[in-house]
Amino acid sequence: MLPPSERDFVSVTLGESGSYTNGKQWRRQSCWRKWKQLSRLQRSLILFTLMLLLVCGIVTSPTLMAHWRDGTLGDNTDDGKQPFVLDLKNEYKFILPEPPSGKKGFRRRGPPVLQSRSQSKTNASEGGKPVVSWREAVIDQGQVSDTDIKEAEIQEITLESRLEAVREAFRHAWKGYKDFAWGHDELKPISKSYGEWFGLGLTLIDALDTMWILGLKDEFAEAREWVATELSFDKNVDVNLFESTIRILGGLLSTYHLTGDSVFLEKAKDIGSRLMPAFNTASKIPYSDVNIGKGTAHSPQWTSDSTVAEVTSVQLEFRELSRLTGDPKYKLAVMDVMNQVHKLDGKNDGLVPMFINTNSGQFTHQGIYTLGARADSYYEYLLKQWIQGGKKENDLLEDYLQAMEGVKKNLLRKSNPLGLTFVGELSHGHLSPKMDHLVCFLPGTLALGAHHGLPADHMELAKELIETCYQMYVQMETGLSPEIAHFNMHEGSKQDVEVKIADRHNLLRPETVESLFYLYRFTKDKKYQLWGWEILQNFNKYTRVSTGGYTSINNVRDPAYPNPRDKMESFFLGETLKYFYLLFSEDPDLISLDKYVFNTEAHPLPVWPEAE
Ligand code: DMJ
Repeated sequence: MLPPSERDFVSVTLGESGSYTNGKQWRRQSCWRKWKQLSRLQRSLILFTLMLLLVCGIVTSPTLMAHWRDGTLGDNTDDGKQPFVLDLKNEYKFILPEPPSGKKGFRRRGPPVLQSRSQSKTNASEGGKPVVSWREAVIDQGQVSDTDIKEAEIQEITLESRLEAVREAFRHAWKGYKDFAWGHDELKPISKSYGEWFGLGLTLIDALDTMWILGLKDEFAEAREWVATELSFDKNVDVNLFESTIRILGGLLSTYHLTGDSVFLEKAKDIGSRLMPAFNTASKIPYSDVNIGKGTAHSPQWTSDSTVAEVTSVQLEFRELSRLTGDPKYKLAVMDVMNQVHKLDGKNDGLVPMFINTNSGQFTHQGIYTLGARADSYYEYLLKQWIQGGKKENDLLEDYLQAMEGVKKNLLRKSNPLGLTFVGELSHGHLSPKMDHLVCFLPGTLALGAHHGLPADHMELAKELIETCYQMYVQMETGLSPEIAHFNMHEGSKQDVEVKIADRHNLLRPETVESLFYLYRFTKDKKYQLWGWEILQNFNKYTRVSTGGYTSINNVRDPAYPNPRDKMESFFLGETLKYFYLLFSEDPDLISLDKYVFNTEAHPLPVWPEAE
């Protein structure tokens, strides 16, 4: 006896030959009838075989499995590209050094879960459509090739195309500046306006020698015209001694050296002499601020202290101004500062506090030692003055070598899980595992010292530290470093770099690219170029504004909304893009490191000839 359902079916099929005119329906009914005629055992066997075939099919499909492992099923590319997770596995196969023992799993780019997020974003951009819309402005992802660096692609990126990518980035930044901020200090690319700091065309002056080095002749000619006809320092305005020295005086001096054009020297002399009142203090430690129109100077309103890094990082520029003008007053003023700091008590194994008093000439707020903000370029300028002056000024060398020993003894630690060497901060005897992005100047400076004959272990430390700085980018979801990183030191940490909410911004700073440049020049290890290339792509992906310019961002941990700050710092053109270009260049004579020293704003100044 058949069950009711099968009875019904049989009764329907009995009359089918005459009543069904639709062939598909007929075939369906016919199959179903044959299926029903099979025994239970036969049906089970067929079902089992089908299931087996299905499972085998899934297991042997790499694409599907990769998606499942990555948790991104359904998030595939529409252009048939392999999923990101597979690319990532292959892409660094030949690039990376073998991880040292205990450093398994060196990570290239953000955590997997985040990689898949950024991948879906990349996919959207591949259709040529803008992906991130910030207020009216749009982050422009269409003009630059995909961020993903695959081994095969890397090989195809020619030297010239990398250099051209930097030129293109510069032109894009310059377009924004020209359209919305011409002659002003800084571009605000999102609001298509400008910001003033000193009101002296800061970005334009900072960018002059970059344009010259990149070979952007038309842009340079326009800017030169503005300097010659519009730039005036006869203004009732307070400027910061350090910032205007490194950006304006430094920028004008280096452009004079590169071009031989006396317009730049005359302007350099003008601003240099207008800054001199800052040194008229009881202690000869300069004030932080000068009114370049009135010729008066003062400390900030709330203190009579100056910042140690600021008062000790104007020397390269004023020493050069003395050499060019034949007037020793500039050099004497800045060397007074160095001589006093050389003799001061309060250093810790050569490490200096962050503040110095303009009345007493003594360090204040003692007990905190950092290679980051407020102390950083003190160390950089010790070495670079020694190189600039022909390696004769022994006090400078002595202070530098002692300080580097102090760094090794007091500030270096290893992170977990990767064992990255980082430079922490010492606060009243307690080591804080905090490292500013600013500290990433240090690998480059250490490498420069080693190149100039200082101990070889400086180069080894430089290599370790640049890996750390690179990881500060890699371990972020956008592939861009935060302003400040905290390193995990305890066993079992999942990730080396932690970031506090207040430290998640990126200001387009140059220090890591700067150090990559030095490391590449001296080692010729291609990985440094590749790391730089990756960083450039990420700047293009997350900070480029479609209407022109690049913007600082507030959150390097959120690729979906990096949150623009609406500001392009002048050092992005003065330093970051210049160092990218020099990093990708294979020409050791393009600003030879035996003939030039870069000031702390990336403006090259000549090493003095033997006789001087
Ligand atoms: C620049 O003005 C200089 O490099 C300075 O030494 C530190 N801060 C910025 C870049 O980060």
